[in-house]
Amino acid sequence: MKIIFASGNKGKIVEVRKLLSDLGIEIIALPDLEDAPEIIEDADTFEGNAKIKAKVVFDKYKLPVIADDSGLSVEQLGGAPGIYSARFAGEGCTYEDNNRKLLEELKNYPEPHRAKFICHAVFYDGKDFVNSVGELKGEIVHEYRGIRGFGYDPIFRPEGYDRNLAELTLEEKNKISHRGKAFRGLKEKLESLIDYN
Ligand code: ITT
Repeated sequence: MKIIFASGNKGKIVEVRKLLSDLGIEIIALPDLEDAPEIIEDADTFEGNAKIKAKVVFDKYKLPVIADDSGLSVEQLGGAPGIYSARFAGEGCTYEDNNRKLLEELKNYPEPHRAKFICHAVFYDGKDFVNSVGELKGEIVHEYRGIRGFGYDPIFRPEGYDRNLAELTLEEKNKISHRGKAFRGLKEKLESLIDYN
């Protein structure tokens, strides 16, 4: 059996391949496909955008699809960058641009800068959507630490940790992360639905 993970984000793909490795199914990500469609994420919720990714990819390849829309929500910024996390510093920006902009916006607020990551994962087989959500609470810190992970990981410290997310191994991050929680929840729901033969 094959499933497409409708993401072009290399960091996410590594995490999700590991999270789904025990299913024994072939996972195809968008960079593996030569003619992957362009996806316009214009919904105003994580759920809406995850469903757009899954539907566009299913409609093209007619294979079961998993997608995730995720982001960072910072309390002192009223939940921003939220669904705009990937392009917080503008279209085509780098992770570093986003991190710099976020720290700049937070510099006049007192610490701690409470924040959470959110991941909305969906499975779509052309008929039904299966949904699962995960969150990771923590705070944004001004000291960059670690080289693992991606995105805001170097400046995010999970609650109860004295290391930033980018200092954790893949296994450690998956164990506590928004994506780890969402995908474990999705797997549980799918176990009763998928015929692995
Ligand atoms: P795809 O749509 O192709 O999956 P994307 O990067 O555009 O890739 P999203 O639209 O879901 O994905 O945006 C997620 C952004 O939120 C991501 O680019 C990071 O900036 C941030 N983000 C999400 N999960 C993260 C994580 O685990 N660690 C750090 N940053 C994360």
